[in-house]
Amino acid sequence: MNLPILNPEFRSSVAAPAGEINQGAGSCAAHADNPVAAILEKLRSGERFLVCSHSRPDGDAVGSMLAMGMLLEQMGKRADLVSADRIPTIYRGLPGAAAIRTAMRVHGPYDAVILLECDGLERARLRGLEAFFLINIDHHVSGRMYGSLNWIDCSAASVGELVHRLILAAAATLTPAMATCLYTTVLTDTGGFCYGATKASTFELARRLVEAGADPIAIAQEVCFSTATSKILLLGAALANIKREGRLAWLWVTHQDMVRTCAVEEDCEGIVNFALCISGVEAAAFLRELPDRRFRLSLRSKGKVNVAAIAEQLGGGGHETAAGCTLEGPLSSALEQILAHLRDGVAHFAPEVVRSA
Ligand SMILES: [Mn+2]
Repeated sequence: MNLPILNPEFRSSVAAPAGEINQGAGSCAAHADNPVAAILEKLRSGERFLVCSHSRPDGDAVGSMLAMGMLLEQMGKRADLVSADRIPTIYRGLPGAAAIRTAMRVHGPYDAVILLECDGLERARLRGLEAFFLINIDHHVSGRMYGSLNWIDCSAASVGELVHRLILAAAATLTPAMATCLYTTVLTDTGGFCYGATKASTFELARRLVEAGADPIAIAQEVCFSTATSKILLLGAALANIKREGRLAWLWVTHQDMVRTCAVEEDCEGIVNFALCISGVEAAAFLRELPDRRFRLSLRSKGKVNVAAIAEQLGGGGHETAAGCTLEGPLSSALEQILAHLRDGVAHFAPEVVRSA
């Protein structure tokens, strides 16, 4: 299984306590301690909803939007699904994916906007959202209570897991199409059940979804074995630049590499994991030069180094094991900055015992 292409990344700078479930202004007092009931009540009372997620959507963003749209449809509601960026190729075969529209601004008489996986309103990169009643459903440690209703549960393996809970609470039918979308959220956000919030209940959820009609083999084929040629060529360029130093490894691509390999942004997803997967490495970085000469940085950790804390110090954010930020170029200065933080992060580790060949 080509696990290294799977990995969620998120950028933010404001951290919230883990596992926080709460409601902000405009919440229904009758459900102050029960965000699921409050959200369902809002959905039942309305007619027309907008469902969106963060820009540069990943498997969790796409799968949870689609399943949410299907739930609303089952409830007899009208749901518009909108994304600021195009849906990555590997997720375009998901049931209903063709219905997701790409837009920069949203209009319309919506009874509420459902934001999935956005730790701030700005993450959606859609103009016009502020005007609406906002339902914020998230599982990031950096999640914030910016919505009219907020349901942030950091113990969930994916936001899709939270949508599954909503489906159960609504007593809706978990269709094979919903199960396929939700299984994709769990598979991708846990990196194929390798990290993130993977625990016993994650497998229980996966079992239920497979029972409901998700085909784990077909989904894995679609997500893990449908890599674009441009991505493999870009990976070659990145691997030609890989560096190893003790517990750290890093690699990069230049803007010229992106142009030469005809790579698009989504081709960069997961390249950092080829540095992280090296034996003995605890934290890894991937740098991509942007057309404006700045560098987009992806950080990953096997769990002992909190890369979200490092990314936050550099103006970014994310999960403890998957985070990112943007640094000024040139490459030498971007590398100097990030390596200073990463070296601090691994300074307390015992020197690696090098196995002789
Ligand atoms: Mn997620």
